[in-house]
Amino acid sequence: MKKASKVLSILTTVVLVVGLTGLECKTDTEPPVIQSITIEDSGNYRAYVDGDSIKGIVSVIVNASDNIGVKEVKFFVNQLENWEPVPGSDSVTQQEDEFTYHWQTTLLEDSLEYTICAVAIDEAGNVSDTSEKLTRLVRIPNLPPYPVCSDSMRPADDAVIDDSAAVVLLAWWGSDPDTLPPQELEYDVFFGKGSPNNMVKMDSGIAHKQDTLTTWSTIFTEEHLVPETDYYWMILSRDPYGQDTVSDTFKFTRPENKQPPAASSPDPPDTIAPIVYPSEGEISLSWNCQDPDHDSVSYRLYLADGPTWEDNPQLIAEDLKTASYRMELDGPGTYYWRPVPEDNWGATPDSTASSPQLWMFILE
Ligand SMILES: [Ca+2]
Ligand SMILES: [Ca+2]
Repeated sequence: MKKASKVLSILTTVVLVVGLTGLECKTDTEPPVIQSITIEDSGNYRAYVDGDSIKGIVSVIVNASDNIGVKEVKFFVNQLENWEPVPGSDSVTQQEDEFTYHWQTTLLEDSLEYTICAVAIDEAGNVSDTSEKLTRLVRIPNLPPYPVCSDSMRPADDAVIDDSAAVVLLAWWGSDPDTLPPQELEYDVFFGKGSPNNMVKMDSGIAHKQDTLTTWSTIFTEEHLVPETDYYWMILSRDPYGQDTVSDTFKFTRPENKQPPAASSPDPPDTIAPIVYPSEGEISLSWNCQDPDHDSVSYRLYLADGPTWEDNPQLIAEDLKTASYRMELDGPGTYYWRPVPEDNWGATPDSTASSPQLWMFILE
C-alpha cells in the first residue's frame, strides 16, 4: 500500500513536469557544463592578478550552461589532493550564467600553489564535470616590511629636547619591498622612559600616509617629559599580510629643567600716571610669563607696602593657573604688587626676594 502511494506520487510529479515544460515524460539527466573559469582583479585595493600569481581578494568567475538552467555553482580549493569547499561559498553572486566568488587569499600561505575549481549543479541535482576546469595559481611570496629608515626617524637618536616639555612629535618613513601592488603599511609605536626595557605599545595600527612622513605625538601620554630623563622609542611596521619588522631603538633626552623668568608686561602698567578709581571697587590685574621649557606655570601674587621685597610683602593669592587676578581694592592710593611664577617642577625665578622690584599703580 505504501509502495503504491510512492509510485503515485512520482507519477504526479512526472505529470506536473510534463504539464509545466511541455517536454516528453522523462527526468532531466543532462548535467550542466562549465564553459570557463577565470580569475580577475576584484577592484579591492589589495587585489593583484598577474599571470599565475594572485594577491588579496580576487574574483573567481565561472560561466556555466545547462539544458534547463544552472541552480548553483560551488567553489572548491585544493592544496593537498583533498578538495575543500572554499569559505564563504554562500556569498557567490549570480548574473545570468555568470557566477562570481570573491576569494580572500590573504589568509593563504605565501608561495604555495593553490588550485581552485568549480562545479555547477542544476535543478535536478546533476553535477558538472570538474576535471578539465582547473586553474592553477601561485600566491606571490610576501616579504616583511623594511625596518623604518633610521635616517628618517625624528627626533634623531640621542637628541636633546630642551624646548618643548609637553609634546614631542615622533616621525618616520617606512616602506615595503613588495611593490606589485604597493602595500599600505601600519605602525605600532613603542615608547618608554628610563630604559629600553620600559617601552610599551602606546598606539597601534597607525595608517601609513602615502609618500609622507608618518607622525605620532607624545601629547597622548598626558604626561610632561621629565627633566634629566632619557626616553626610548621604536616603530613596528606591519604589512597587510601580517608580516612585521621593528626599527632600531632611538633615544632622546630632556635635559635639566629651566626656571621660568620673572613675570613681565603688567597691566595696569607700572607707572606713576594715576588711574581713576574703579567704581566697582575691584581691579583686574594681568601679566605675562613663558617658561623656557613650555612647562605649565602657576603664580603666587603678592601685595607690599613699597616697591621692594623688604616692604612687608603679603601673599594674597596662590596657585593661580592663569596670568591674571581680580583684586578687591581698599580705596584710592598707591598699590605695589607682583606675581611670582613657579613651573610644574617647582622652579621659580632666581632672587625673587631682592629683584626685580614690585610693580606700582596709583588710584585716585
Ligand atoms: Ca610585504
Ligand atoms: Ca621649566
